[in-house]
Amino acid sequence: GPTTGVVVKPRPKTKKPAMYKVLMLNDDYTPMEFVVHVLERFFQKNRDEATRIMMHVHRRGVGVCGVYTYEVAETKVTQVMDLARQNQHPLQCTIEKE
Ligand code: NFA
Repeated sequence: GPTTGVVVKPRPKTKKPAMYKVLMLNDDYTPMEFVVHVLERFFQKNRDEATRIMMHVHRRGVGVCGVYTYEVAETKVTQVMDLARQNQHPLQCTIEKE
């Protein structure tokens, strides 16, 4: 008949954003209580979970604070490093693609 149309192939349209781990590194100087505070304030961890992550980093050298989209992960790293610097602690965070 007269009807024409563009043939489209049904395809799953949405794709998940790339996700990034925020990693925290151990050092010899940052107080344990400051690290716990950072995990509560910026990563929404309760006291027990924050303490567990802090002790993991302390013993193993590195640990995951959380997993976020790139922009959120970058913002967390900046916030942590700014607060650490303000308090003269050498605490370091970094990002790793999942
Ligand atoms: N290792 C630090 C200390 O003994 C504590 C710490 C834990 C630092 C996790 C950085 C990350 N005071």
